[in-house]
Amino acid sequence: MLWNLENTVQFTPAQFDLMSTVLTIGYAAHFAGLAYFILTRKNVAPRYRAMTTMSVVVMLSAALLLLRLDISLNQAFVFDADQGLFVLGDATYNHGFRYFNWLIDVPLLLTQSLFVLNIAKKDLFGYRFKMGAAGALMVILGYVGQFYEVADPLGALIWWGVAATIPYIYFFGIFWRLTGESLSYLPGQAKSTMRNIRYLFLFSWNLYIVAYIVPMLGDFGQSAAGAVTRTYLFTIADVLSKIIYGILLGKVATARSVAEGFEVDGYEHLAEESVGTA
Ligand code: RET
Repeated sequence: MLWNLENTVQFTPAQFDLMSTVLTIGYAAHFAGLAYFILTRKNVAPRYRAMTTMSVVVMLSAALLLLRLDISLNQAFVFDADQGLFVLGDATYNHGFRYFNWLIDVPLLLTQSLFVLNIAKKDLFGYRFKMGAAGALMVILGYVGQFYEVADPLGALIWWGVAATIPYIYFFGIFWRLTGESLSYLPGQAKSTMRNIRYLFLFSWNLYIVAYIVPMLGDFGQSAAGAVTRTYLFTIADVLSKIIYGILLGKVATARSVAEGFEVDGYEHLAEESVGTA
């Protein structure tokens, strides 16, 4: 895996600590999210539970693959006392685990939003297929592109980046239109939560592109500091686009459940609120 940026640099002990720490925070947060989504499943009516199930699957896959990424880092690098640096040993770091995780999670994250929206039954399969397929295509193109992040960061990476952006714009457009339409029919608090979900989606999904661009940033992009920066950006994007997003979708589902007469302990106030606004 010599094509991955991390394998071409040497980390100071502080930089290596920063890498390992943020990867650990990443998988620990997703294990915590896993517990959260299992435990709060009862707070949504049965018709919304497929959505929570998808969050559970997203958490498990992310937690395990991010754990694997951290193991990969610690297997690949050894401390060289002479230089005082962490250098590549007998193994290499495999950044591909991140893309394998996206391949599972991107289609799930996109289609899970459909469950809290009003979509005609006849249209549901079509939207799931279009969003899932476009999401997978984007990840596959991005994965191929990352093979060039050291060899040809500006040329090939931009080429693959532009290719991956086409399915991205396509599914983003569908997501934006459907969630935008929902602002006219969602009850009370669910409406403002959905508004936040849209901004969160816009910010966190574009953060992945910013992280992808880091290796193109000349000497900094190709340095150990560049590798650390990229890992932080990816981790922030992961926590926002999977955990926080899932929590907010759950809030919409709970608000809808209560507005539809499903009893959830501690959420009775939402029922009163929705009477005036639904
Ligand atoms: C790439 C390549 C450059 C062009 C584009 C990209 C977009 C990536 C995105 C990733 C989202 C990942 C998520 C993962 C969850 O597990 C591939 C960086 C458009 C949007 C949400």
